[in-house]
Amino acid sequence: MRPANEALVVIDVQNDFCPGGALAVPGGDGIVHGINALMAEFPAVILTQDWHPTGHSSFASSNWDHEPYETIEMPYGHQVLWPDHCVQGTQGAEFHPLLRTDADLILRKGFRPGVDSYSAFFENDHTTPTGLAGYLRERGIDTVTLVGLATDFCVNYSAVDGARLGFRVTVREDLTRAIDLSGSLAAARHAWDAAGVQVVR
Ligand code: VGL
Ligand code: ZN
Repeated sequence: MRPANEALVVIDVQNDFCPGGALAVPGGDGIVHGINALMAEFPAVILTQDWHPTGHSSFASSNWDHEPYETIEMPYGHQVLWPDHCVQGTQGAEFHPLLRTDADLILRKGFRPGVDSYSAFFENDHTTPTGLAGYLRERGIDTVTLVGLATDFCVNYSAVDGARLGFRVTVREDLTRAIDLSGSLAAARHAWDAAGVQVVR
């Protein structure tokens, strides 16, 4: 068992990000068993759940004249437009059926209609906190290991924000899978280097 200052944060291992889902990440379901096994090593396990209202502003279908995977400008910066995914209460928003869900905390994000939330720590405006940093600090946790989906979006933003907030962050890249949209995976790896994120491949 790892020491009490460590947590495992499992990002968005949900049906819509797995093969057959609305925003399927190639091989997304291939990391579930490895993640379950890793959970047993950690004194604290946190799951995040992408949790959008119907008609969320990050959906291409909510933005007239735009197709999925185009980028638009929002008041808070660039935003990729996605197929409708992880809509609250739907099957697609549920965790993968084989994922262990006996976690300490399930943190939902992306529920504000006008702003997306890739990171487990901040919305995409980079200022509205999700509350995760406070939760970890109150439990005396300063070291986090990240796994889950997708490597280059929600795992990436969580890793960089966590490091920026002063947490020691490791990405177990072998237990993530990427969307890889126009160089986003390479960009993520550069961002991790710049932020001092440790990577295990
Ligand atoms: C994610 C795109 C949109 C992710 C969530 O979990 O990486 N990507 N919403
Ligand atoms: Zn989303």
